[in-house]
Amino acid sequence: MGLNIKGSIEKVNGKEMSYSNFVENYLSKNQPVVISGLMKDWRACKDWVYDDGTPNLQFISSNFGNSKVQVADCGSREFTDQKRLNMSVAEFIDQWVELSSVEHGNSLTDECKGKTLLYLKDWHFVKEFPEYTAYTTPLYFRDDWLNMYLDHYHMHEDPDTDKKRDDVSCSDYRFVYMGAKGTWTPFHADVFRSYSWSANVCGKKRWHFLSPEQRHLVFDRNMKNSVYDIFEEVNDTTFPNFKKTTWLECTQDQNEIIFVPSGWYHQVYNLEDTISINHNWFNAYNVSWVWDLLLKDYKEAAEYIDDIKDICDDFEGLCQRNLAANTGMNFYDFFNFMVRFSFANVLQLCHLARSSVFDKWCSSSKAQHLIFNLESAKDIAIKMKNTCLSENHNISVDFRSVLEEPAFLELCLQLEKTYAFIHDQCTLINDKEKISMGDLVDTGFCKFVSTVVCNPEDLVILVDDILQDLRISPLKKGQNG
Ligand SMILES: O=C(O)CCC(=O)C(=O)O
Repeated sequence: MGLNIKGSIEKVNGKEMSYSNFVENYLSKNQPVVISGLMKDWRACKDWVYDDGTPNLQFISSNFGNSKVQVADCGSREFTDQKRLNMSVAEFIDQWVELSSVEHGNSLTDECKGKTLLYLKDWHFVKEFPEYTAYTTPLYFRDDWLNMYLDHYHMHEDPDTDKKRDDVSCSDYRFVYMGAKGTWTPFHADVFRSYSWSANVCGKKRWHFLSPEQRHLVFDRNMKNSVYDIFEEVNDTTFPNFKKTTWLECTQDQNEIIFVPSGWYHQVYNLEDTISINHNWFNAYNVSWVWDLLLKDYKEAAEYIDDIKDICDDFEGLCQRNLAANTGMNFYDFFNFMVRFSFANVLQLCHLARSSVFDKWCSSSKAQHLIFNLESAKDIAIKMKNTCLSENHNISVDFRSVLEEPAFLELCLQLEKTYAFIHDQCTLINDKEKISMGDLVDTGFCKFVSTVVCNPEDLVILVDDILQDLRISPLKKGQNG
């Protein structure tokens, strides 16, 4: 049975769309879109691609070939994903070249026999090669709390393992994907229910999307497992509702970027040899999806070990450990993240209030953005309030101590730079213009700086106090002391 395709994805020219248009029409409505015109100056589009549009594998192998990566074997399923293999980029490219030369009439060497289509996924290219600027993140996708935070902090530290953490693989959500024609990604929704964007440096992809409203239709009767491959015969007994699904379909060409909204399930197929760059990210518009997923996964983790509840000394702790292992973070990681991110927004807002000469400073788009961020943090904290975070777990976050973390200063500076780029359209902030820690602390908001956030309720109070304070008497230059 074929899929019931009800439409395609809108395509727009990025040169004709402002940031606020993108937010209004796609980000806030959680709707997919394909955007062209944003990749013209990317180094990746020159170095990694021949003039005829095919990938310059030779360049990639000679410049980045030693990099160790995970490669998916598109022909083997392992649980809900494809089987992964470890190899170097050079080895991966050698196999790709060999298999494609077979397609072009050469005979298969012994070494290549029995090998299936391999797909290089989740290559943390930016983290590994920070000096080589392969691309710049388009304006629309800059408000990225996830990668901003992970550039300075780890999402989860496991106190139980001495194992040296793999700093590259858990470091960020910025990836390069590379695969021959026919490689594919099974049906899924993205990690943390984040947004993603995916840019085709070369090649073509076919996407099939299912909206989150239809999510229940692709699961089995227990709502545990979803369909793996939407093009294989889907068993009607296991997935009785699959036949009711309706789909959006899209072919993404070279130099087009697709925006994948939160919670949309999708399956992707490379119609040609393809290289793509993609990021996962979240911000004020979809951070509630992240919390909802964490809560759902937590309930599943707890249910899974429910039979040992009575004999377990620290059942709650075990649930949180399992949650972090399965989902990539637990309640405490997420709370820590939300508090630090809120502190950074508070400082930014205070700085803006102080440095603005206009009474109406808080109606500027930048101030509104920061206020919106804090309001969304408050909404999350309200949701978290209803979930008891264990009292045994020390989660107090002291604003003053956070101010002493070098990582926090870096996060604040990156936030400043990001919102300056989005709202003032200024690409470069030189060191003189950068906010210094002195500027940030010296804002007359010391009563907030002495805040200690111990639970979600404290975060709600902090946000309320700040917004009330700023709106009633915004500080102006020189007024604080
Ligand atoms: O390009 C692919 O194969 C998968 C990409 C994807 O799933 C995503 O960007 O969300």
